[in-house]
Amino acid sequence: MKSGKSERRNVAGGTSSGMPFQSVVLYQYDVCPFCNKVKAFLDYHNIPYDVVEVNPLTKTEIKQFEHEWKKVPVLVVDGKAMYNSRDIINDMDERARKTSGLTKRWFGDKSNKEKEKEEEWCKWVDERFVHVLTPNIYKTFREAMDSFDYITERGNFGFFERQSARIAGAVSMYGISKMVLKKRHGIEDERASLFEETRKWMSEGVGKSGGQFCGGDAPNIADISMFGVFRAVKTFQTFEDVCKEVPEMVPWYEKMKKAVGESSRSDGLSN
Ligand SMILES: N[C@@H](CCC(=O)N[C@@H](CS)C(=O)NCC(=O)O)C(=O)O
Repeated sequence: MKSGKSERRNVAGGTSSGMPFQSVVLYQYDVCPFCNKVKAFLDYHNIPYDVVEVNPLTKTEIKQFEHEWKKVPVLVVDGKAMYNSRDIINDMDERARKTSGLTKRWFGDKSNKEKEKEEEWCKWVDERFVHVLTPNIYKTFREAMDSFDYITERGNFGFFERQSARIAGAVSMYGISKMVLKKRHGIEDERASLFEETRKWMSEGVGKSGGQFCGGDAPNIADISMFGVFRAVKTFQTFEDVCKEVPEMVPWYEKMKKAVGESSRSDGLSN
C-alpha cells in the first residue's frame, strides 16, 4: 500500500526539511520485532528511510558490516552502521532532541523518574514481551503457515526459495517454538501468557502513568517500541485474539497508530 507521505521523502538525495541526516537505511526482516521498534521510531519522528530487506538464509546484505554478530536491525546513518535496536533508538533519540527542526513531536525534557520508567519498560519489551509474543505466531501449525506466508511474501526470497522457506520455516518454527522458545522463557500457554503480559503493560506501564501513554500525555520510547512490536503482527490471528481478550489495549493502540502516523519509508510501503 502506498503512503501519502512519500512525496516529501527523498532519502538518498537528502531532504528539504532540515533533517540532520543525508541518508538513513534500515537493514531488516519485515516482521522482526526489533526492526519494527526501529521503524515505529523513525515513522513517529517522520525520519525518511530506505529499507533493505535481508535474506534470512544467506544474509548477504549485511555481510558488508564488520559487526561480529549478524543480526537485524542494522541502521546505517550517513554511512555509519549502528546495531542493536535499543542502542539505535537511543542514539537517534539523542540526535532528534538536539535538532529542533527534526521532529514534529518534541518530547520535551524528561525527569530522571520518567527516564527510569521508560528504560524499565523498554527493557521489559525486549527481554520479556517480544519473547512471549513470538511463540504465539507459531502456536498452531495453521498459524505457523499463515505467518510464513506473510513473512515470505514481505521478505527477500527468490521464487523457489520462497516456496521452500514457507514450508520449511513453518515446520521448523512450529517445532522450535514448542520445544525451545516456550521452555526458555517459562511459557506454558502462549496465548494466556500474552494476554497476561499485555494486561500488565496496560495496567502498570500505561495505567500508572497518569496519562494515555506509558510516557504520560505523549508516547515515550517504550510506547513506540511496544507499538512497533504489535504493529508487526497486526494481520495475524494473535493480534485479533489480543484485541478480543484484552480490549483495554485497543484504545491505546489506536492512539499510538495516530501518533506514529503513516510510514516514512522512502519506498512508499506501509508498515
Ligand atoms: N538485541 C537485538 C536482537 C536482534 C535480533 O535478535 N534479531 C533477530 C531477528 S528478530 C536476528 O537477526 N536473528 C539472527 C538470525 O536471523 O539469524 C536488537 O534489539 O536489535
